[in-house]
Formats: sequence, structure tokens, C-alpha cells
Amino acid sequence: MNQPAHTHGGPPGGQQFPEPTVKLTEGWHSLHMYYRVDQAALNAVHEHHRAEGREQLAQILNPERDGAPERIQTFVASGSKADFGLMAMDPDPLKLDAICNEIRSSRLGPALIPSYSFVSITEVSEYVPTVEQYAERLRLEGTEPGSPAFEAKLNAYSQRLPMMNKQRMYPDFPNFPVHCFYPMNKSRHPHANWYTLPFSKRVELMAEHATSGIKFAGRVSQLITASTGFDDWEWGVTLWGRAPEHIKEIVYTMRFDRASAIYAEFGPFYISYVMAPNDAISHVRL
Ligand code: 76R
Repeated sequence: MNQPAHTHGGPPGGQQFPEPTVKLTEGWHSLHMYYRVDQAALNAVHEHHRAEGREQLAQILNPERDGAPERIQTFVASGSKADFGLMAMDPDPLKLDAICNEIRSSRLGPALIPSYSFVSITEVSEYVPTVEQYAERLRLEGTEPGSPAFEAKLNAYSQRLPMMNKQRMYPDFPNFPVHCFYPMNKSRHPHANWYTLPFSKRVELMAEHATSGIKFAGRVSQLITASTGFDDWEWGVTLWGRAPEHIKEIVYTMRFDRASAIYAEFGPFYISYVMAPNDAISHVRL
């Protein structure tokens, strides 16, 4: 009796659940959108509506505007899959969804055809070692517990970990001009089923993966967002490169990690160049 509304659906016995919400308890929603320009539809937009539409689009994509999502970045996409794209993150998924609706209902909307989208959320992977697991890893690698080297490495890791996890959950976008996106799965093939491997084996393979990835520090910045239950693939891989060749090199190199060589399946690759909204709008000749 007198059950408060927020216990709806809870088991008998009055167990308390948090208020239902579309926001994440921790982390951000993420949206990647790619658009193609329909030139015939663009030609049909009246000239002064077109100028107004450009302004509307620049404003929608402006990271500084009132009500902007926590993160938003615009890029121009190479090749025929898309003309331009955006990536946005926020605690509120409806704020991200609103961007698509604002673009569609703008003066240029009829000419901007979504050609690809990817919906995901941030996460700290279960394979990111805790400080205790990192100590164990050092020990297994032959660093003597209690030695100065051991203490220094462990200390550095425990200093770094909170910042690295913050960057995974609430990422800052790096100031790199090359943007690469692709979705991926870990395979469930009968002869290469990631999901039937014991956790200890997956940890070992992911540690090898991290060791090969870390060599690209300063040249490539990676963001892995999780999409199981949210989109058709299990993860979205976003890479930002200081220069384009690093993207090719990292994707090629990491294919030799056993975690990728044996278990990774990839979707389409999008390569784009980051631009301020107005520059992107001019570049694609809207
Ligand atoms: O610091 C750490 O120990 C974190 C280690 C780490 C994890 C847990 C890590 C490091 N990754 C992790 C998780 Mn990654 N990553 C990819 C791809 O193209 C391919 O072959 C695969 C796409 C790249 C390029 C890449 C880069 N990583 C993951 C996961 C989630 C797995 C899960 O949770 O089940 C995926 C799908 C994935 C895929 N990874 C790194 C990199 C790089 C460059 C690093 C080292 C740099 C860093 O730690 O910031």
C-alpha cells in the first residue's frame, strides 16, 4: 500500500529501485551520423532558404551553442559512402537524437540524406586492469614485488588509471585532423568463438592488444564505445590520427594481435577530416 511510483515493476517486498531514466548511471550516449547530399534536392531549395539553411546547420553543429551536447565534432567524409559526418556525446540520448531531427527539419533537410549511423555508449572495458590486477601482471612479467621498479610502475599506473577511465567514460576529443570510424564484433564462429573463451584467456589476449596499441600513443587516439543491444555491431571504433598514415598503420598492425587476427569482424570503414562546421558546409558546397 502507498507504494511510491518509482517502485513500479519491482518485486513484492518493497525493494527500492532508482527512478526510471533514459540517462546512463555513468558515462555518455554516443552518436555517429553520416550524411550524403542529394544535389537535385539541394538545387530545389530556394536561394535565400539555402543561405538560411546553411546558418541553421552551422548552428546545430556549433559546439558552443546553448543546449549543445557535451561533445560534438563535424568532419568531411572521403569517398562515396558519405559527404560529411558528425559525432556527438551526451548523458541524454534525446539530445543526440534531436540533432538528427533538427538537421532533417532545417531548410537544407530535404537535401541531407542520412547514409550511416552508429549508436553506442561509453564504457570501461572489463579488461582494463584494476591496480591489483596490474600488480599481478607486473609480477607475472618478472618485476619483483617491492622492488623500486615495481613500486614506480604500480604508482604511475594508480595515478594514471582514474584519468584514463574518465577519458573512456567522458572523453575529450583530441585535436587531431583525421577521423576514422568502423564498427566491430568479436566472432562467435564455432572455431573462433570469443564468447566461449575463459575470462583469463580473454584478459591475456586483450593485454597483448593493449601492448601493441600503446605504441601509437601520440599519433593515434582511440575511443571504443559499446553498442551491444544498441546497434548491429558490438563496438564502435573511433580513431583520431595526427596524420593519415598512422590510421593505416594502426589498423594494419593491430590485425596481427590475436584478439583481432582470430576474433575480430569489421564493418564498413569511414575516413574523414575534422573541420569547423562552416568550413565543412563550404567544403561540401551546401
Ligand atoms: O590501458 C589498458 O590496458 C586498456 C587496454 C585496452 C582495452 C581494454 C585497449 C587498448 N583496448 C581495449 C579494449 Mn583497444 N582497440 C580496438 C581497435 O582494428 C582492430 O584490430 C580493433 C579495433 C583498435 C584499433 C584499438 C586500439 N579495444 C578494446 C575493445 C573492447 C573489448 C571488450 O571490452 O570486450 C575493442 C573492441 C577494442 C578494439 N586499444 C588499446 C587500441 C589502442 C591504440 C590501445 C592502447 C592505447 C590505450 O590504452 O589508450
